[in-house]
Amino acid sequence: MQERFTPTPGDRFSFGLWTVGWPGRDPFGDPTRPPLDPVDTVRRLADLGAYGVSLHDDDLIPPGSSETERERTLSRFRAALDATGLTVPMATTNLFTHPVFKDGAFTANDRDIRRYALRKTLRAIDTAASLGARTVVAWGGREGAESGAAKDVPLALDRLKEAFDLLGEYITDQGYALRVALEPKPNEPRGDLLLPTVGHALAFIERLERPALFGVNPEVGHEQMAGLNIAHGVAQALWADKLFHIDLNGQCGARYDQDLRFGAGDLRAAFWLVDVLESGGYDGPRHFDFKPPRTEDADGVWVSAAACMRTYLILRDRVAAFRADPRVRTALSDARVDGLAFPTAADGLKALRADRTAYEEFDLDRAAARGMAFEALDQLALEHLVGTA
Ligand code: XLS
Ligand code: MN
Ligand code: MN
Repeated sequence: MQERFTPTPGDRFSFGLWTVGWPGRDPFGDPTRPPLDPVDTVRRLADLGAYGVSLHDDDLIPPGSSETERERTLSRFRAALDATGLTVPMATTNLFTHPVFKDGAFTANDRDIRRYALRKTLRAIDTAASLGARTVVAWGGREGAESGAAKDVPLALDRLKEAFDLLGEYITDQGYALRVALEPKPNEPRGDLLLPTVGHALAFIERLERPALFGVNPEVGHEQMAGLNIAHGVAQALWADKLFHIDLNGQCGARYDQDLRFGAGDLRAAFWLVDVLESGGYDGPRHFDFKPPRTEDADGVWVSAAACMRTYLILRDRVAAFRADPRVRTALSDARVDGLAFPTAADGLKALRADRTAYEEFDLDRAAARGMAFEALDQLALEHLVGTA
């Protein structure tokens, strides 16, 4: 019998090559682990029960590779995918590692660098399509600034729009079955980044020529770095039909991008995020963008990866139990949560204005005195989360 919290491909878990493959280089220290061969990563992920692997162009095809080397690498990687049944649901472009991107890519002040960034991204889109990906993630790695006068923000947004309009045109012209997911992040590696939150990205998308092609890829830690509620951000993305992808990980509050394993850091936020993902109609990959801490050796990397999936399944189980608990149903009703489903003025503006009970005769004191009973509801959630319900 399948153990309850053992992942299967049906759970749609995926990992970036750069996540388990992170050798542990940080701003203060050298790598603590040797690089991984992407082919071994594919095998290990499949063994652990994942269904997908994602990648940056450079994670698989080292920059500077010749055309022959590129083809050889791709076909070796494809063979591993075929042998394991793993898929590539998402691919992205590295526009941040090479020194040429020090002032950004699509919004670099230098036009030749912007043109190079676009060409590199077109190439990465070809790779994504050839590997069968359905989503291209665009994280603006260094689109930002450290100082006020260095970046003309309205012009940078013009250039960002120009870039995404061109990429949308390319995807459409090529007939690729791809959509683009913008990944917000408030800061790091730049002092401030453009499109810092889910909300900024959603607003930006509406200014593009092909808004239907674009959605968001929220990352747990990125929203939390901005002090925001990830479940709320994801709920709004779902509400806008824009949740194209998700980067799951852990983060302890507003500090550097920790990329902890999923569930580490703010466990309650993770509980509510799983609740939103499982009930909100999201059917995309449950993708982990985390970094096994550099304290781990090669085995610890896979312990950490397996834990991301196991924690997701545990939380999925706890959320389901919470939602199915009759005491929770009563608590929800006491908290009048379903009251929000009723339109406020379905009778129309005229009837609303004529309704004296809505204003002139409204008993303000009585309405203000009603308790909301949220505490009982929230304690039930906590007890389900910690297993005492
Ligand atoms: C970095 C981002 C990055 C993107 C992919 O903070 O999370 O890993 O997900 O480029
Ligand atoms: Mn991150
Ligand atoms: Mn990410």
